[in-house]
Amino acid sequence: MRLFHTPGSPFARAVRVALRETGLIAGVEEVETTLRDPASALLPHNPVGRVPALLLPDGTTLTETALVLPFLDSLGGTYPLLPPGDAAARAAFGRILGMMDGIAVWNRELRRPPEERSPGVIALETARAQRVAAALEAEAAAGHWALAGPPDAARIMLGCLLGYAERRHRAWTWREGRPALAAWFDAMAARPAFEATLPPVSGL
Ligand SMILES: N[C@@H](CCC(=O)N[C@@H](CS)C(=O)NCC(=O)O)C(=O)O
Repeated sequence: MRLFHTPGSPFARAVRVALRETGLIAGVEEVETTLRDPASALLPHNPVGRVPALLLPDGTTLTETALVLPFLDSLGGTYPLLPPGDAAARAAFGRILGMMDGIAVWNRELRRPPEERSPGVIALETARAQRVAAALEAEAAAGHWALAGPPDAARIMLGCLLGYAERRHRAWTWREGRPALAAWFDAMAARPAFEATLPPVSGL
């Protein structure tokens, strides 16, 4: 199998972390690719042109983090990322994916020339991120995100989201007023799978 990724993508990082945590990385070649590039090696496999994209031995290319992570559970890793029938685990994962989508939209606005940015979109996505982060802080303070074993899909995605905020979306001072979430993230970021996939710092 081959996983197309970019080092800065929080979605692709979630798959890369999951492969390491579950021990499946031994059977996967990670291929760094370019995005928004007509010559990208990714495009023949995935015309959508987004990462993560997991190329299977039969030529099938799986995309979308919400589909790729559950698929990994069929490959015989050391533990399930999304235990069968666990609605709470799926609800938590979906919420973090939704939050990540919003932050990606916010980040895209900030990468436009200032005169092309939409203050309305930025305000909407800032409010969304703050709202979910407030809920996460309360939950982290109550111990709901504590690790009882290796991290499931939601915890991996949240670690990647906060890692993205930390290094590629620093316009958001997410740690302010959120000591429980910050402590949770610091512990998660120290795991070898996270250390091995640290995204580069961007200018934002
Ligand atoms: N919904 C997708 C989002 C993936 C995504 O947006 N990936 C970004 C990198 S973070 C990408 O490949 N962007 C390239 C583009 O927009 O052309 C998922 O969950 O996997």
